[in-house]
Parts: sequence; structure tokens; C-alpha cells
Amino acid sequence: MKILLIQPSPYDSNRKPIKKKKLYFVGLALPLLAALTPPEHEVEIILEILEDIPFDTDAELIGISSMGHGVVRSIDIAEEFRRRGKTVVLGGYMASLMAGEAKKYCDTVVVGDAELVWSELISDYEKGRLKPLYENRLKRGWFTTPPPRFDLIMDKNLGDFLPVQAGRGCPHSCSFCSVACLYEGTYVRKSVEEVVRDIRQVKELGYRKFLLLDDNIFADRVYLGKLLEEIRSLDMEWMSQCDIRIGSEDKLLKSLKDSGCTTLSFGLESITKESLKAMDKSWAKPEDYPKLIRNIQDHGIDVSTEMVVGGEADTLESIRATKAFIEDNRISVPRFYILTPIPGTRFFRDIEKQGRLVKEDIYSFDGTEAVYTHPNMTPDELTRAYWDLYRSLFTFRSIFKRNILRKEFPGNPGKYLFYTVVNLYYRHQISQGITPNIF
Ligand code: B12
Repeated sequence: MKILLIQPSPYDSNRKPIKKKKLYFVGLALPLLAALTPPEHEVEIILEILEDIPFDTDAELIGISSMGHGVVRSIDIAEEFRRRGKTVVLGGYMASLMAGEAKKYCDTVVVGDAELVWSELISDYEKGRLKPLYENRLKRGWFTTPPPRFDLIMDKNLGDFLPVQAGRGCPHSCSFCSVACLYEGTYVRKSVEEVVRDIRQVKELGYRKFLLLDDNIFADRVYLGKLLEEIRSLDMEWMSQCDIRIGSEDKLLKSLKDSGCTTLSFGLESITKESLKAMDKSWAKPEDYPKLIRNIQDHGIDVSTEMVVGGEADTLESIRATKAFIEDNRISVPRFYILTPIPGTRFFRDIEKQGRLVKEDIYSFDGTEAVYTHPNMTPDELTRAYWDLYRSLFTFRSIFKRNILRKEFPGNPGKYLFYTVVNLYYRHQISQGITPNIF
């Protein structure tokens, strides 16, 4: 049997799938699913952002991933394949969070971690006994995966790093977070040996860098410490994301740097304490952010930030004040979204219960448009404040201040000039009304 696995590309504003010449941030799901497939079957992977979908394929079983508002494209692809008589499986975050809705457009939905059900699904399909739903989640503790089948995507135009995963989930339960929704505050990890095996595979494929795409590498500091010791000996550069409080851990920060970690990304969300509290993220203390950021930067690790505007206690003034925060802390490449209730999350249920939703089309839920009423501003004002914040931070003056006018510049001009170019690209996107994103 032939199986076609598709990572759809979200639509642009003209409802055409976004296309790029190169994909930097490759997902791990499809190379892993391919590795989990019994070897007697042939697997093809399509990354739609780089290539067109072969709708006339001779594959029997079509597996489609789904992420955020991109699920609209996943559904359209699913419907087209079903019209052509194929058996379609939907999986990934969005299908997991809205399985009932997803089921309307496919033959079966996989909810949660596919490692636990994929081979059973294939065997059921072969026996003509496919179930409508396969649901299973990794629980607290450890998990294991085969090495991902990167050989199936090596001919595609990828960036200079590949993904590796050590753990899934996060001990926090922030109300807006899809990860919290699926993993419910649990954190599961792979053995250090298995992670090392996967990094070695990336290295053997000729890469010098990897992206550790865990949700929070600071979830288990003992485990992280052991992992860093091993990563260090592999002589690779890497990036990841985690809880900002790692900024107070000098010993860990030193080990991170020594192990080749170059950049960490932090979901800081907001500089307004009460907004963080309303997101169930009061463990994050905005008054500590400057000190923590500085300590991470002083250890030689770049800080990248993800923030949201439109938290419950935000005002037009606090959104404007975010500009000074980003500049004062010399954040090279800041990114923002409007706080958005993603269907399936606790935040969505709360906003829906309070009758505050003003948009229904899931395509508005892409983080660039206000979709619910806010106590301190109208949805239009919020959307405008969001774009104004972006514009104010991507002036030539601000780009210069954040990237060139910093004490680290003389020591590594090449890196900060590269960030300047990324900023200029973001500036161009913002001027076109496109939210900068990392892919
Ligand atoms: C790398 C990444 C990307 C990359 C690469 C995506 C890609 N092309 O694969 C880029 C940067 C392009 C990207 C883009 C976006 N992403 Co993204 N991304 C991630 C990230 C960090 C890692 C994904 C990954 O590889 N994980 C490791 C694998 C093994 O886990 P997995 O993807 O969950 O897959 C497992 C299961 O879900 C399942 N599964 C997944 N797909 C399928 C398909 C089938 C057929 C089956 C059976 C099973 C299955 O099996 C896998 C093994 O168990 C996740 C965070 C995370 N925790 O996963 C966010 C995440 C998935 N992304 C998210 C979002 C919102 C987006 C965007 C919409 C952002 C935006 N505003 O533009 C876009 C949409 C892009 C799209 N194609 O539609 C959200 C999804 C939230 C949600 N409710 O759906 C996440 C969870 C981040 C977050 N915390 O909010 N993303």
C-alpha cells in the first residue's frame, strides 16, 4: 500500500496556499509517522508550502496534519481526496482539539499522540475495519519514538537545521494554550540516549544545527542538565523555547551555552501583571523580565520573544508601552499576536460562555484580528493597536536600536547584521499587512 502524508500550507488573504522557496521550521510529525509505518508500505511526504499536492496520486491512504487556522486548508484537501475516493485520516493539534468537527470531513480522526495508534489504524484499514476515531495520549513519564524518516524530505528545500524533540507537554496550564489543553499540565520525555541518537542522525545528514522543538525545555531541570551534558559532546548549535524563569539559573545557563544553545524563545505574553493572571500565567512576573532577559543575554544566548496583546487588563496605553519594553531589553526579533481563543482551549470556552465572541469564521482566529469583545477597547481598536505596535517597532530607528546599538554587536557583528536583515524583511511584511512569522 502507498500512504501519502501531507503538511498543508495555510491560505493567504486570497485563499491561496502560502508558498515559500525554502522551509526553515520543518515539523517532526510526518517524518515520525513515516517511521512508525510498517516497512512493507510505501510512504510519500508532501510539504505543501514548498510543493503542490499530487491529487491524482496512486496512494490509498491520505494522512493530513492540522495546525491552528491552517485547519481550513486541511479540511479542503481532505474533502478533495474523499471526492476522489481516497481514505482520509486527519491528525495533529487542531484535529485533536476539534475531533467532532474534523470527523465530518474525513474517514477517521487521530486524537493525541499518533505513536500509540498509527500501526493499529493501518492494520484496521487493511482489514477494512477502520474506526471513526483513534484516541490516545502519552501520559506522565517517558515515551519512545523510532528515528524520524528525514530521508523522505531530504530532497526538499529546507533550511540549515532539522527538528529534534526531547519532551512533549508543559507543567503549566495557561488558559489560552493548545499544549496545556492536550497534555493537561503533564510533561513526557524521551530517554537522553534516544535524543542523542536523533541529534546524531541530524548530524550524519550533514547538518550543524538543530531545533529542539519541545514546548518547554525547563520543565524538568534534572533531565535538562543530563541532556545538556550529552548534547555538549555532539558539537552542534541549537535553539529551543522555554519558561523565562530559566533566566535565574546561572549554572543551567552556562551548561546551555556550553552545549551549543544559541537562541531561546520565550512566551512572555504581556508586561501587564493582571493580564497574565487572567491567562492563568501568574507564575510569570513581568517585573522580573528585564533582569531574567539580561542574564540570559549575558550568558551569550539570544532571547527571542513571543507576546500577545489584548489580555484582559491590557489598555491601549499598556500595548503602546510594550514598545519601550522590547527596545529597552534589546529584543532582536520580537513577534506578537492578538490573544486569540483557539477552539478547544479553556480560554475559548470562557469567552464563548461569556457571549463575547464577535467572529465565527475560524480563519479570523489567526492571531492578527480581534475576535472577541475586550473590557477596555473595541475589537477594531485592539486590532489597530496591534498593528501600530508592530509598525512602531519596525521603524529603521527601532531596528537599529535593537540590533546594532547593543553591547554585544562588536563581538558578533555578522549575527546582528543577519537579524537586521530579518527585521527588514518583517518590516516589509508588516507594511503589506502580513504578520511576520517564523516560516
Ligand atoms: C514546528 C512547528 C511549526 C512549523 C512547522 C509546521 C509544519 N509544517 O509541520 C511552522 C513554523 C511552519 C508552524 C506553523 C504554524 N503553526 Co506550528 N508548531 C510547530 C511546533 C513548535 C512543533 C510541531 C512538531 O513538529 N511537533 C512534534 C510532533 C511530533 O508533534 P505533533 O506535530 O503534535 O504531531 C504528533 C501528533 O499531533 C500527531 N499528528 C500530527 N499530525 C498528524 C497527521 C496525521 C495524519 C496523524 C495520524 C497524526 C498527526 O502525531 C504526531 C506524533 O504523535 C508546534 C508545537 C508542538 N508542541 O507541537 C507548533 C504548533 C503545532 N503550531 C501551532 C500553530 C498555531 C501554527 C500556525 C497556525 C501559526 C500561525 N499563526 O501561522 C502555523 C500553521 C501552519 C500550517 N501548516 O497550517 C500551534 C497549534 C495550535 C492548534 N490549536 O492547532 C502549536 C501547538 C504551537 C502552539 N503552542 O500554539 N508550526
